[in-house]
Amino acid sequence: MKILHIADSHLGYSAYRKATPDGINQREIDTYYAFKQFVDYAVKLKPNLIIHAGDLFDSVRPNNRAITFAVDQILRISEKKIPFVIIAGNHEHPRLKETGHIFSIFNHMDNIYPIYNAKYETLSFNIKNKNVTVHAVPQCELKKQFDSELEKLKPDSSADFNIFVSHGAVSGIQVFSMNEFNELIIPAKALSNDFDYIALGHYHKFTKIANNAFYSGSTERFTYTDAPDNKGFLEIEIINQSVKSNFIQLKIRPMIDPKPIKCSNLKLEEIMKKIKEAVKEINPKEKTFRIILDDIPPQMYRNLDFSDIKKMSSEAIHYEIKANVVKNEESSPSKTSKVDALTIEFKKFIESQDLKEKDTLLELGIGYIDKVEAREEGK
Ligand SMILES: [Mn+2]
Repeated sequence: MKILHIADSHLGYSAYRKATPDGINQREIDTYYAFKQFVDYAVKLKPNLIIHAGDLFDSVRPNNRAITFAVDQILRISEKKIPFVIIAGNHEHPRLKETGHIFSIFNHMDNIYPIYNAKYETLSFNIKNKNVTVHAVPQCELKKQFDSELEKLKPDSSADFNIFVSHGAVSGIQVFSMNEFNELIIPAKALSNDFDYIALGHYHKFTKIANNAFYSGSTERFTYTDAPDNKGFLEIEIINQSVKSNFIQLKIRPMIDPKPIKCSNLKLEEIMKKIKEAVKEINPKEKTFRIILDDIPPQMYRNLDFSDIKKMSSEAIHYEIKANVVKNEESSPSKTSKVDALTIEFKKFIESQDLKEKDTLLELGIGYIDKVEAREEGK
């Protein structure tokens, strides 16, 4: 039996200022391009089953372009009569039920099985005269709700194949966390050997958790943590209870994050020279990149020739110069991860408050911080 396992496509994501000639955010288009490559592969291969393990969309209310794109692509799978199970992740799942769920657009599409009701559901398929049961636990509004749904998880002894799919941070020796306020924890004990395959979503780096359990990773690079990683999806073959996995790499835009430049004991000219060498090495055209300057005195940072760097990087999609300024010197605010820190501070503050609508406030507030961040990074 052949399965394609994909997750975290984040359709509708956008970042930075760079736009296409039609005025559409370039990074948004990039996420579509990655997902289309997957669908091209799927309709050609015609696997027995496709599983999307959550975060198809980047947000609860994706824009019309993202919705239209997703429908068009998923219809291509539907027309090929390939069963496609797709579960809700934390990014597209609304905090409030009355918001309504974007996945309802897939309700009446043949062969498409959206799972988004915040509860454990099973689906049974007859594939090549074998009974295949898919056990799906999607995103829930509350952590305890998710935990109690996971408790109910039970492989179907009458099925020939049992497949488990969920979206969250597996927690055991290591925690596969994305540090998102609404992420859910999947205890390692839920990953039973009684499942023939476990398709996980949420953690963006392709990872083998066990012989039968994988994170396929995201289909695009969204943060500099992703820079060194290949992105793609998994082609899984289950033969006689053993899992054969093949990672299929997608062709996506390079994101370059070279080793930081150590600036201690360097003169301004020497730092500039190192930056220029780094930019040249990166070859900025059509890429996103950042350069980190470690231990740079604040006054030296301010005197860097930014216009020169800008000129050299004019064909980049986006770039940033991050300075880790020397501490105990003249007090100048560090440029490092200011916005990340703000998100964490905001989260801590809201959580410490006695408020009824914490989740809504968090969602709104973090949304605004993200917007400002995107604007600042576009400078
Ligand atoms: Mn997620």
